[in-house]
Amino acid sequence: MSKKKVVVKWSPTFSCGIKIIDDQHKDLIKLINDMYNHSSGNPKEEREYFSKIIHRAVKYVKEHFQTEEKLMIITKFPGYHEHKKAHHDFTLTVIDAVKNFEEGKRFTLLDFTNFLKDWALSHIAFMDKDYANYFKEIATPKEDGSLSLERADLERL
Ligand code: FEA
Repeated sequence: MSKKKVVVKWSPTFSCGIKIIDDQHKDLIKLINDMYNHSSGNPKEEREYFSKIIHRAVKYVKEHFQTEEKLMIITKFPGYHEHKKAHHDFTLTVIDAVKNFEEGKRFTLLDFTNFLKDWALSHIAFMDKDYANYFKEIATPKEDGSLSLERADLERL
């Protein structure tokens, strides 16, 4: 059996320190690697694979954005609107790509995977990190080093 290739590897530098967000980011990276491993260059195979996973992937990304945005709202993150716009623009690009795919227009799994990879590397590493740094400032550190959002943290905002 051929060895699985890894196009993006989770690294602690991606960590936001918020478990639910980190777990979702890890799942996204897993999905990108899975897509990469299915980019065979064979249009029929790629289409079959993509049509099986894409709706689950879109649903997953929507849920992830909702999780982040909810946290940003309750913690009154000053960069919320800019961050939400980045999510919105990304979602529009994905919807467009899926629409083209469903209309039978030219589709290359490798191009789509590279687009996701570039997005994940830049967005998680920079925009999500901005929020993570803000979160670290307002949340309460626990004994085990993790962060917890207490009522008092929110009342201070
Ligand atoms: Fe602000 Fe998180 O969103 N990572 N992604 N995609």
